[in-house]
Amino acid sequence: MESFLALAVAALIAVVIVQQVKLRRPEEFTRERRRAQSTNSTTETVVVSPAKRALDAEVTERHRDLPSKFLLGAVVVEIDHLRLVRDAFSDAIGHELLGAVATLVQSQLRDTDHLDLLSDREIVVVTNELPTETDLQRLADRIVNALSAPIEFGSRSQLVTCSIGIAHITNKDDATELIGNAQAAKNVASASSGFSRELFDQTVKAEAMQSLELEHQLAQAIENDEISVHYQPAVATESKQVDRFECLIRWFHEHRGPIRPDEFLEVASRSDLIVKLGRFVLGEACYQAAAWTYEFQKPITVSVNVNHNQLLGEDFVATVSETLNRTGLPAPQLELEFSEKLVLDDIDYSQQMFAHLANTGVRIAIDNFGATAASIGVLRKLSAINTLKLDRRFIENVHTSEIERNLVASIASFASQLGIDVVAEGVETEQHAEVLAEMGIPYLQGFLLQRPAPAEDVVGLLDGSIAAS
Ligand code: G
Ligand code: MN
Repeated sequence: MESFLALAVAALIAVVIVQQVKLRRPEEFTRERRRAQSTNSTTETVVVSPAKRALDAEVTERHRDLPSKFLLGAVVVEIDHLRLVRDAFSDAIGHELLGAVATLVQSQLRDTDHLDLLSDREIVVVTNELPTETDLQRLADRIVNALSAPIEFGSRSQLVTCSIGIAHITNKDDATELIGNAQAAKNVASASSGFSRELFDQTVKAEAMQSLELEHQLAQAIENDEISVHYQPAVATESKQVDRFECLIRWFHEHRGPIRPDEFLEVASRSDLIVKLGRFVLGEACYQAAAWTYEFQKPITVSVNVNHNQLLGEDFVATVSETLNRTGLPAPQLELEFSEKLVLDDIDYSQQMFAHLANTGVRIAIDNFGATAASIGVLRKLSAINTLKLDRRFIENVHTSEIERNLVASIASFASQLGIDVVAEGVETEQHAEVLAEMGIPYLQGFLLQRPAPAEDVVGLLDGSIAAS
């Protein structure tokens, strides 16, 4: 009874505080996102909701009343992977978690501070009671501390990490920049994992400008056919035959030449561009594999890398099914690669996603396997995996280091017992290839065999074998 009372009181407090911070329903954000997308914009910021206007008014008022030499500060707290929680459980549970985090953040504030929601995964604090930058940093410290223990909400308990952006202005600065600056700093922080924080400064400003420019150019690049797909074979070690390719996105910029995929994918991930790019690669890959299968009368498999932001931005499983239908590629000839890091970040979510995908009949690969120490544990939990792609850092020293060799050999034997294919990535030298062949690794992929290249440059491999080419 006592604990029931305690719970009831806690719930009541939560409700009161949540109401106090005007927690909006998740549908509202979804609607805003959709509206933003339907205006063909590449960012989500074109829609100014009533709540955003209220926040702007709050900032303007505080800025107007700000004594000189004092700072008006903003701290943006983004809960990492909150959309994964929403997708894996429900919007309502995601929203409850956001409410619980808001409550904990609120507990670190003074009465005069203002807390609001910025989006369906971001909380913002506006404060003018903290006169120095150090005070703002201390506030960020307290927020991190408050959020470091598992967050209790309803009957659940969830560990979270957050990315925090801090910005401040004086009464001489432009008030309209405060929140945007804190968000830009948060974007820089969210590039590192775990709790991370960043203060808005000139470097962050320059970075934000650059990535905005790149985002703009990327949107045009899709229209201008500057984006293409390159193919790199995973070669059967014994027979040297080729019947599977990894598909890799490439951007050849009109003036800058090739742009590194990790650079532009990071930028694309901030908007629905990532979904557009993902669909483009998936579509190209499936068309190509279907065409080659028909031309060479043998099943050709393509593997496509999946970025975690792609999963968040759309109904990914539906896109996969739709693409297979449209292109006529049999599902088992499409393999989707998920990086080990993505899987480890949220294993329960990955389990569910893989189960849905496995139902469509596609294959699932773990990319960059071995990049972290926790790899083997992952395999125990995930039954839907068809392929492991050994990270190139693993392969690098395989010919000189006995430890690496033993590790690779034991992973390979473990995988083969589970009926999982193994592809060694980053095979760059004859020595690598020899050692891996001796160990019985079934597939080799890397610069030694074939660099990623346009379809017309690799099609010749399908006629014979790598050895003959
Ligand atoms: O993370 P993932 O394995 O999907 O990365 C693929 C990237 O690795 C591509 O950009 C591709 O160009 C690159 N790549 C392919 N083969 C090799 C190789 O043998 N060595 C190195 N260093 N990179 C490679
Ligand atoms: Mn890959």
